[in-house]
Amino acid sequence: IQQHSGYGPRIREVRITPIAIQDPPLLNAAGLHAPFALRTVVELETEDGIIGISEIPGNEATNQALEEASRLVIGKDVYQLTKLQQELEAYFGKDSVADRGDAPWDQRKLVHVFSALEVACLDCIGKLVNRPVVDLLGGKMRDSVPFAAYLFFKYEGAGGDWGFGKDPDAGAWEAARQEEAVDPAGIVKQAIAMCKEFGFQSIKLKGGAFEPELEVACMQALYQEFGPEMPLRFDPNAIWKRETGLKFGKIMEPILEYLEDPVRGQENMAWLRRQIKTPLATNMCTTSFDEIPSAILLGSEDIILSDHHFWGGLRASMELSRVCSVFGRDLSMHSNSHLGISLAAMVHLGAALPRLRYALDTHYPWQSEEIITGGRLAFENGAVQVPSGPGLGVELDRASLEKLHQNYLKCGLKKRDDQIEMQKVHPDWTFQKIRW
Ligand code: GKR
Ligand code: MG
Repeated sequence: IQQHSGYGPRIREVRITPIAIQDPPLLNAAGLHAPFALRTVVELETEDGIIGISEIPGNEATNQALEEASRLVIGKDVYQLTKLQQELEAYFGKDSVADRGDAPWDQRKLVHVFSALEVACLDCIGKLVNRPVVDLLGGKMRDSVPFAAYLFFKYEGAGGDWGFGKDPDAGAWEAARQEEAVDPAGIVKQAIAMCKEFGFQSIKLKGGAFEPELEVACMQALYQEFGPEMPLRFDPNAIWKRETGLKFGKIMEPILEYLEDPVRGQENMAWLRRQIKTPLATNMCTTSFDEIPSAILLGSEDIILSDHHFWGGLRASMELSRVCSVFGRDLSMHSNSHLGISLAAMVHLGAALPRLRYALDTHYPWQSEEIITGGRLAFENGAVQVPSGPGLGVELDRASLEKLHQNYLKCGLKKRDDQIEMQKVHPDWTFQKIRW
Protein backbone atom coordinates (compact mmCIF):
# COMPACT_ATOMS: atom_id res chain seq x y z
CA ILE A 1 0.00 0.00 0.00
CA GLN A 2 1.37 3.33 -0.96
CA GLN A 3 1.85 5.63 2.05
CA HIS A 4 -0.11 8.83 1.66
CA SER A 5 2.32 11.66 2.23
CA GLY A 6 -0.32 14.39 2.38
CA TYR A 7 -0.56 17.70 0.64
CA GLY A 8 -1.78 20.10 3.31
CA PRO A 9 0.31 23.06 4.34
CA ARG A 10 3.62 21.99 5.79
CA ILE A 11 5.09 23.05 9.09
CA ARG A 12 7.81 25.63 8.58
CA GLU A 13 8.75 26.50 12.14
CA VAL A 14 8.15 25.33 15.71
CA ARG A 15 8.60 27.83 18.55
CA ILE A 16 8.81 26.59 22.12
CA THR A 17 8.53 29.18 24.90
CA PRO A 18 8.80 28.20 28.56
CA ILE A 19 6.88 30.51 30.88
CA ALA A 20 6.38 30.86 34.65
CA ILE A 21 3.08 31.97 36.14
CA GLN A 22 2.26 33.18 39.62
CA ASP A 23 0.93 30.30 41.76
CA PRO A 24 -0.13 30.52 45.43
CA PRO A 25 1.31 28.17 48.11
CA LEU A 26 -1.12 25.29 47.57
CA LEU A 27 -0.65 22.04 49.48
CA ASN A 28 -0.99 18.53 48.18
CA ALA A 29 0.25 15.01 48.93
CA ALA A 30 3.64 15.72 47.32
CA GLY A 31 4.29 18.97 49.20
CA LEU A 32 3.77 22.59 48.30
CA HIS A 33 3.35 24.50 45.04
CA ALA A 34 6.30 26.75 44.18
CA PRO A 35 5.57 30.51 43.83
CA PHE A 36 5.65 29.99 40.06
CA ALA A 37 4.05 27.17 38.08
CA LEU A 38 5.79 26.31 34.81
CA ARG A 39 4.06 25.99 31.47
CA THR A 40 5.35 25.71 27.93
CA VAL A 41 3.73 27.43 24.97
CA VAL A 42 4.19 25.82 21.56
CA GLU A 43 3.62 27.60 18.25
CA LEU A 44 3.61 25.81 14.90
CA GLU A 45 3.85 28.01 11.86
CA THR A 46 2.94 26.62 8.45
CA GLU A 47 4.59 27.58 5.18
CA ASP A 48 1.59 29.78 4.40
CA GLY A 49 1.90 31.67 7.70
CA ILE A 50 -0.87 30.01 9.75
CA ILE A 51 0.08 29.72 13.44
CA GLY A 52 -1.31 26.97 15.65
CA ILE A 53 -0.76 27.14 19.42
CA SER A 54 -0.85 24.87 22.45
CA GLU A 55 0.13 24.86 26.12
CA ILE A 56 1.49 22.03 28.27
CA PRO A 57 2.97 21.68 31.79
CA GLY A 58 6.48 23.12 31.85
CA ASN A 59 9.44 20.84 32.36
CA GLU A 60 12.97 21.22 31.02
CA ALA A 61 13.24 17.59 29.91
CA THR A 62 9.95 17.81 28.01
CA ASN A 63 11.08 21.04 26.39
CA GLN A 64 14.31 19.39 25.25
CA ALA A 65 12.31 16.50 23.76
CA LEU A 66 10.05 19.05 22.07
CA GLU A 67 13.10 20.76 20.54
CA GLU A 68 14.25 17.39 19.23
CA ALA A 69 10.74 16.55 18.00
CA SER A 70 10.55 19.86 16.10
CA ARG A 71 13.35 18.68 13.84
CA LEU A 72 11.14 15.73 12.81
CA VAL A 73 8.07 17.87 12.47
CA ILE A 74 9.42 20.58 10.19
CA GLY A 75 8.23 19.97 6.63
CA LYS A 76 5.33 17.73 7.72
CA ASP A 77 1.72 18.22 6.63
CA VAL A 78 -0.38 19.50 9.57
CA TYR A 79 -3.22 17.08 8.70
CA GLN A 80 -1.16 13.89 8.98
CA LEU A 81 -1.47 13.45 12.74
CA THR A 82 -1.47 9.65 12.95
CA LYS A 83 1.64 9.41 10.83
CA LEU A 84 3.27 12.16 12.85
CA GLN A 85 2.59 10.22 16.05
CA GLN A 86 4.02 7.03 14.52
CA GLU A 87 7.16 8.85 13.45
CA LEU A 88 7.61 10.40 16.87
CA GLU A 89 7.15 6.99 18.50
CA ALA A 90 9.60 5.40 16.09
CA TYR A 91 12.16 8.04 17.02
CA PHE A 92 11.60 8.39 20.78
CA GLY A 93 9.94 5.08 21.69
CA LYS A 94 7.01 5.23 24.11
CA ASP A 95 6.81 6.40 27.73
CA SER A 96 6.38 3.46 30.07
CA VAL A 97 3.61 3.33 32.68
CA ALA A 98 6.32 3.73 35.36
CA ASP A 99 7.53 6.97 33.72
CA ARG A 100 4.37 8.60 35.10
CA GLY A 101 6.01 8.68 38.54
CA ASP A 102 4.39 8.60 41.99
CA ALA A 103 3.51 12.29 42.35
CA PRO A 104 -0.04 13.55 41.86
CA TRP A 105 0.92 14.98 38.46
CA ASP A 106 2.07 13.05 35.40
CA GLN A 107 5.78 13.15 34.64
CA ARG A 108 5.84 11.40 31.29
CA LYS A 109 7.62 13.27 28.55
CA LEU A 110 6.50 11.97 25.19
CA VAL A 111 2.76 12.05 25.83
CA HIS A 112 3.13 15.75 26.56
CA VAL A 113 5.25 16.31 23.46
CA PHE A 114 2.71 14.65 21.21
CA SER A 115 -0.20 16.43 22.85
CA ALA A 116 1.49 19.81 22.37
CA LEU A 117 2.04 19.13 18.67
CA GLU A 118 -1.40 17.61 18.10
CA VAL A 119 -3.30 20.50 19.67
CA ALA A 120 -1.24 23.07 17.75
CA CYS A 121 -1.86 21.15 14.49
CA LEU A 122 -5.61 21.02 15.23
CA ASP A 123 -5.53 24.77 15.87
CA CYS A 124 -3.88 25.22 12.43
CA ILE A 125 -6.38 22.90 10.75
CA GLY A 126 -9.29 24.77 12.35
CA LYS A 127 -7.90 28.03 11.04
CA LEU A 128 -7.41 26.51 7.59
CA VAL A 129 -10.97 25.24 7.28
CA ASN A 130 -12.44 28.10 9.34
CA ARG A 131 -14.02 25.83 11.98
CA PRO A 132 -13.55 25.62 15.75
CA VAL A 133 -11.57 22.64 17.09
CA VAL A 134 -14.76 21.19 18.61
CA ASP A 135 -16.02 20.63 15.05
CA LEU A 136 -12.85 18.70 14.20
CA LEU A 137 -13.60 16.42 17.16
CA GLY A 138 -17.05 15.51 15.92
CA GLY A 139 -19.04 18.65 16.65
CA LYS A 140 -20.53 20.52 19.56
CA MET A 141 -22.68 18.55 22.01
CA ARG A 142 -23.08 21.57 24.34
CA ASP A 143 -22.52 25.32 24.04
CA SER A 144 -20.72 25.71 27.35
CA VAL A 145 -18.74 23.35 29.52
CA PRO A 146 -19.24 23.12 33.31
CA PHE A 147 -16.29 23.17 35.69
CA ALA A 148 -16.00 22.46 39.42
CA ALA A 149 -14.60 24.69 42.17
CA TYR A 150 -11.19 23.18 42.94
CA LEU A 151 -10.33 23.90 46.59
CA PHE A 152 -6.89 23.52 48.13
CA PHE A 153 -5.43 23.52 51.60
CA LYS A 154 -2.96 26.37 51.47
CA TYR A 155 -0.66 28.62 53.36
CA GLU A 156 -1.22 32.34 53.33
CA GLY A 157 0.24 34.02 50.28
CA ALA A 158 -0.34 35.16 46.72
CA GLY A 159 2.63 33.31 45.21
CA GLY A 160 4.76 34.84 42.44
CA ASP A 161 6.92 37.70 43.64
CA TRP A 162 4.66 38.03 46.71
CA GLY A 163 5.53 34.50 47.84
CA PHE A 164 3.89 33.95 51.26
CA GLY A 165 3.01 37.66 51.38
CA LYS A 166 -0.22 39.22 50.18
CA ASP A 167 -0.97 41.69 47.42
CA PRO A 168 -2.84 44.43 49.30
CA ASP A 169 -4.55 45.75 46.15
CA ALA A 170 -6.32 42.50 45.31
CA GLY A 171 -10.07 42.44 44.64
CA ALA A 172 -12.66 40.02 46.09
CA TRP A 173 -11.68 36.55 44.89
CA GLU A 174 -8.03 37.62 44.41
CA ALA A 175 -7.91 38.52 48.13
CA ALA A 176 -9.65 35.30 49.17
CA ARG A 177 -7.19 33.32 47.06
CA GLN A 178 -4.35 34.61 49.22
CA GLU A 179 -5.83 33.55 52.56
CA GLU A 180 -4.59 30.60 54.56
CA ALA A 181 -6.88 27.55 54.49
CA VAL A 182 -5.80 24.73 56.80
CA ASP A 183 -9.02 23.83 58.61
CA PRO A 184 -12.77 23.43 57.96
CA ALA A 185 -13.55 27.14 58.51
CA GLY A 186 -10.79 28.21 56.06
CA ILE A 187 -11.88 25.69 53.43
CA VAL A 188 -15.55 26.69 53.66
CA LYS A 189 -14.58 30.36 53.35
CA GLN A 190 -12.48 29.57 50.27
CA ALA A 191 -15.36 27.59 48.74
CA ILE A 192 -17.86 30.40 49.31
CA ALA A 193 -15.54 32.99 47.75
CA MET A 194 -14.68 30.81 44.75
CA CYS A 195 -18.29 29.80 44.05
CA LYS A 196 -19.44 33.42 44.41
CA GLU A 197 -16.86 34.62 41.88
CA PHE A 198 -17.20 31.84 39.28
CA GLY A 199 -20.65 30.37 39.95
CA PHE A 200 -19.37 26.79 40.26
CA GLN A 201 -22.00 24.15 40.90
CA SER A 202 -19.75 21.29 42.05
CA ILE A 203 -16.87 21.35 44.52
CA LYS A 204 -13.66 19.33 44.75
CA LEU A 205 -11.22 19.43 47.65
CA LYS A 206 -7.62 18.44 47.06
CA GLY A 207 -6.59 16.38 50.08
CA GLY A 208 -3.52 14.36 51.02
CA ALA A 209 -1.94 17.30 52.87
CA PHE A 210 -3.20 16.63 56.43
CA GLU A 211 -4.44 13.70 58.53
CA PRO A 212 -7.57 12.12 57.05
CA GLU A 213 -9.67 13.11 60.12
CA LEU A 214 -9.10 16.82 59.46
CA GLU A 215 -9.61 16.58 55.71
CA VAL A 216 -12.81 14.56 56.06
CA ALA A 217 -14.07 17.10 58.63
CA CYS A 218 -13.58 19.74 55.91
CA MET A 219 -15.72 17.71 53.51
CA GLN A 220 -18.40 17.41 56.20
CA ALA A 221 -18.23 21.17 56.78
CA LEU A 222 -18.68 21.78 53.03
CA TYR A 223 -21.70 19.48 53.05
CA GLN A 224 -23.14 21.38 56.03
CA GLU A 225 -22.59 24.70 54.28
CA PHE A 226 -23.76 23.86 50.75
CA GLY A 227 -26.28 21.07 51.45
CA PRO A 228 -27.04 17.92 49.44
CA GLU A 229 -27.66 19.80 46.18
CA MET A 230 -23.97 20.63 45.77
CA PRO A 231 -21.99 17.66 44.36
CA LEU A 232 -18.77 17.16 46.37
CA ARG A 233 -15.56 15.33 45.46
CA PHE A 234 -12.44 14.61 47.46
CA ASP A 235 -8.97 13.68 46.16
CA PRO A 236 -6.09 12.65 48.49
CA ASN A 237 -3.91 11.59 45.52
CA ALA A 238 -3.53 7.95 46.52
CA ILE A 239 -1.76 8.67 49.80
CA TRP A 240 -4.17 6.58 51.90
CA LYS A 241 -3.75 2.94 52.93
CA ARG A 242 -6.55 0.55 51.98
CA GLU A 243 -7.97 0.56 55.52
CA THR A 244 -7.97 4.35 55.62
CA GLY A 245 -9.76 4.44 52.29
CA LEU A 246 -12.34 2.00 53.63
CA LYS A 247 -12.89 3.80 56.94
CA PHE A 248 -13.18 7.32 55.51
CA GLY A 249 -14.76 6.17 52.27
CA LYS A 250 -17.63 4.73 54.35
CA ILE A 251 -17.89 7.89 56.46
CA MET A 252 -18.09 10.07 53.34
CA GLU A 253 -20.42 7.72 51.45
CA PRO A 254 -23.54 9.84 52.13
CA ILE A 255 -21.95 13.13 51.08
CA LEU A 256 -19.75 12.44 48.04
CA GLU A 257 -20.49 12.57 44.34
CA TYR A 258 -17.24 10.69 43.79
CA LEU A 259 -14.03 9.84 45.58
CA GLU A 260 -10.87 10.45 43.56
CA ASP A 261 -7.75 8.29 43.93
CA PRO A 262 -8.28 7.45 47.60
CA VAL A 263 -5.72 4.62 47.39
CA ARG A 264 -2.73 3.80 45.20
CA GLY A 265 -2.79 1.52 42.16
CA GLN A 266 -5.49 -0.37 40.28
CA GLU A 267 -5.57 -3.35 42.67
CA ASN A 268 -6.16 -1.21 45.75
CA MET A 269 -8.70 0.95 43.94
CA ALA A 270 -10.56 -2.20 42.78
CA TRP A 271 -10.51 -3.61 46.33
CA LEU A 272 -12.00 -0.42 47.76
CA ARG A 273 -14.49 -0.05 44.94
CA ARG A 274 -16.01 -3.41 45.89
CA GLN A 275 -16.65 -2.20 49.45
CA ILE A 276 -18.10 1.29 49.12
CA LYS A 277 -21.01 2.66 47.15
CA THR A 278 -19.39 5.96 46.15
CA PRO A 279 -18.08 5.97 42.55
CA LEU A 280 -14.28 6.09 42.31
CA ALA A 281 -12.47 8.41 39.90
CA THR A 282 -8.82 8.48 38.86
CA ASN A 283 -6.13 10.48 37.20
CA MET A 284 -3.44 8.29 38.76
CA CYS A 285 -4.07 4.56 38.38
CA THR A 286 -5.38 4.45 34.80
CA THR A 287 -3.60 7.07 32.73
CA SER A 288 -2.94 5.38 29.38
CA PHE A 289 -4.60 3.04 26.90
CA ASP A 290 -2.06 0.38 27.91
CA GLU A 291 -3.65 0.31 31.38
CA ILE A 292 -7.25 -0.03 30.17
CA PRO A 293 -7.31 -3.87 29.96
CA SER A 294 -6.21 -4.29 33.59
CA ALA A 295 -8.50 -1.44 34.72
CA ILE A 296 -11.48 -3.25 33.22
CA LEU A 297 -10.38 -6.68 34.40
CA LEU A 298 -9.87 -5.48 37.96
CA GLY A 299 -12.63 -2.87 38.04
CA SER A 300 -10.43 -0.10 39.43
CA GLU A 301 -12.58 2.96 38.76
CA ASP A 302 -15.94 4.29 37.61
CA ILE A 303 -14.68 7.56 36.15
CA ILE A 304 -11.49 8.24 34.23
CA LEU A 305 -10.31 11.82 34.55
CA SER A 306 -8.74 12.33 31.20
CA ASP A 307 -6.33 15.09 30.48
CA HIS A 308 -5.48 15.76 26.85
CA HIS A 309 -2.01 16.87 27.98
CA PHE A 310 -1.09 13.33 29.01
CA TRP A 311 -3.62 11.07 27.27
CA GLY A 312 -1.95 11.94 23.97
CA GLY A 313 -4.10 14.83 22.80
CA LEU A 314 -7.68 15.72 22.03
CA ARG A 315 -8.40 12.96 19.52
CA ALA A 316 -7.04 10.34 21.92
CA SER A 317 -9.35 11.71 24.61
CA MET A 318 -12.29 11.29 22.21
CA GLU A 319 -11.18 7.69 21.61
CA LEU A 320 -11.00 7.22 25.36
CA SER A 321 -14.59 8.41 25.67
CA ARG A 322 -15.64 5.58 23.33
CA VAL A 323 -13.69 3.03 25.38
CA CYS A 324 -15.34 4.37 28.54
CA SER A 325 -18.79 4.08 27.09
CA VAL A 326 -18.17 0.50 25.90
CA PHE A 327 -17.14 -0.53 29.41
CA GLY A 328 -19.73 1.50 31.31
CA ARG A 329 -17.23 4.04 32.65
CA ASP A 330 -17.66 7.80 32.77
CA LEU A 331 -15.15 10.31 31.52
CA SER A 332 -14.40 13.67 33.05
CA MET A 333 -11.32 15.87 33.22
CA HIS A 334 -8.23 16.40 35.35
CA SER A 335 -6.21 19.61 35.52
CA ASN A 336 -3.00 21.24 36.71
CA SER A 337 -2.10 24.93 37.09
CA HIS A 338 -2.74 26.36 33.60
CA LEU A 339 -3.65 29.33 31.45
CA GLY A 340 -6.17 30.05 28.71
CA ILE A 341 -4.73 28.05 25.81
CA SER A 342 -5.07 24.86 27.85
CA LEU A 343 -8.48 25.96 29.11
CA ALA A 344 -9.69 26.58 25.55
CA ALA A 345 -8.51 23.12 24.49
CA MET A 346 -10.24 21.56 27.54
CA VAL A 347 -13.45 23.40 26.66
CA HIS A 348 -13.41 22.22 23.02
CA LEU A 349 -12.90 18.66 24.20
CA GLY A 350 -15.53 18.96 26.94
CA ALA A 351 -17.98 20.31 24.38
CA ALA A 352 -17.34 17.44 21.94
CA LEU A 353 -17.71 14.56 24.43
CA PRO A 354 -20.89 12.60 23.68
CA ARG A 355 -21.65 12.26 27.40
CA LEU A 356 -20.56 14.58 30.18
CA ARG A 357 -22.02 13.76 33.54
CA TYR A 358 -19.47 15.44 35.81
CA ALA A 359 -18.18 19.02 35.81
CA LEU A 360 -14.51 19.20 34.80
CA ASP A 361 -11.57 20.13 37.03
CA THR A 362 -9.68 23.35 36.49
CA HIS A 363 -6.98 25.20 38.44
CA TYR A 364 -7.75 28.37 36.45
CA PRO A 365 -9.16 30.39 39.42
CA TRP A 366 -5.78 30.01 41.16
CA GLN A 367 -4.01 31.79 38.33
CA SER A 368 -4.20 35.51 37.68
CA GLU A 369 -2.16 35.98 34.49
CA GLU A 370 -2.92 35.25 30.86
CA ILE A 371 -1.16 34.80 27.55
CA ILE A 372 -4.16 35.14 25.29
CA THR A 373 -5.45 38.34 23.79
CA GLY A 374 -8.55 39.73 25.44
CA GLY A 375 -7.48 38.58 28.89
CA ARG A 376 -8.78 35.74 30.99
CA LEU A 377 -11.64 33.53 29.82
CA ALA A 378 -14.93 34.14 31.62
CA PHE A 379 -17.00 31.68 33.66
CA GLU A 380 -20.75 31.99 33.80
CA ASN A 381 -22.53 29.85 36.39
CA GLY A 382 -19.35 27.80 36.61
CA ALA A 383 -19.22 27.13 32.87
CA VAL A 384 -17.10 28.41 29.96
CA GLN A 385 -18.65 29.14 26.56
CA VAL A 386 -17.05 27.23 23.71
CA PRO A 387 -14.90 29.73 21.79
CA SER A 388 -16.49 30.24 18.39
CA GLY A 389 -13.50 31.46 16.35
CA PRO A 390 -11.55 29.09 14.08
CA GLY A 391 -9.18 26.60 15.71
CA LEU A 392 -8.96 26.96 19.48
CA GLY A 393 -10.51 30.42 19.13
CA VAL A 394 -7.83 32.07 21.27
CA GLU A 395 -4.76 34.00 20.13
CA LEU A 396 -1.37 34.56 21.72
CA ASP A 397 -0.73 37.89 23.39
CA ARG A 398 2.94 38.27 22.51
CA ALA A 399 3.68 40.94 25.11
CA SER A 400 2.34 38.69 27.90
CA LEU A 401 4.18 35.70 26.49
CA GLU A 402 7.42 37.64 26.64
CA LYS A 403 6.72 38.89 30.17
CA LEU A 404 5.95 35.38 31.44
CA HIS A 405 9.00 34.02 29.64
CA GLN A 406 11.10 36.60 31.52
CA ASN A 407 9.47 35.30 34.74
CA TYR A 408 10.66 31.83 33.74
CA LEU A 409 14.22 33.02 33.22
CA LYS A 410 14.17 34.95 36.50
CA CYS A 411 12.57 32.32 38.76
CA GLY A 412 15.20 29.67 37.98
CA LEU A 413 12.77 26.73 38.26
CA LYS A 414 13.25 23.97 35.69
CA LYS A 415 10.63 21.43 36.75
CA ARG A 416 7.93 21.01 39.36
CA ASP A 417 9.25 19.75 42.71
CA ASP A 418 6.73 20.22 45.53
CA GLN A 419 8.94 18.39 48.04
CA ILE A 420 11.71 20.99 47.74
CA GLU A 421 9.17 23.79 48.20
CA MET A 422 7.72 22.10 51.28
CA GLN A 423 11.19 21.64 52.76
CA LYS A 424 11.67 25.42 52.61
CA VAL A 425 8.89 25.58 55.21
CA HIS A 426 9.37 22.23 57.00
CA PRO A 427 12.99 21.13 56.44
CA ASP A 428 12.39 17.50 57.54
CA TRP A 429 9.35 16.91 55.38
CA THR A 430 9.62 14.15 52.76
CA PHE A 431 7.13 12.86 50.24
CA GLN A 432 5.71 9.44 51.08
CA LYS A 433 3.63 7.83 48.42
CA ILE A 434 1.41 6.17 51.05
CA ARG A 435 1.32 8.11 54.31
CA TRP A 436 -1.91 7.48 56.22
O1 GKR B 1 -1.99 20.99 41.64
O2 GKR B 1 -1.27 20.08 43.48
C1 GKR B 1 -1.91 20.05 42.44
C2 GKR B 1 -2.68 18.80 42.11
O3 GKR B 1 -2.40 17.84 43.09
C3 GKR B 1 -2.33 18.27 40.74
O4 GKR B 1 -0.95 18.19 40.54
C4 GKR B 1 -2.97 16.91 40.47
O5 GKR B 1 -2.38 16.34 39.33
O6 GKR B 1 -5.05 18.10 40.17
C5 GKR B 1 -4.42 16.94 40.13
C6 GKR B 1 -5.24 15.77 40.59
O7 GKR B 1 -6.43 15.79 40.43
O8 GKR B 1 -4.69 14.79 41.07
MG1 MG C 1 -6.71 13.77 41.07
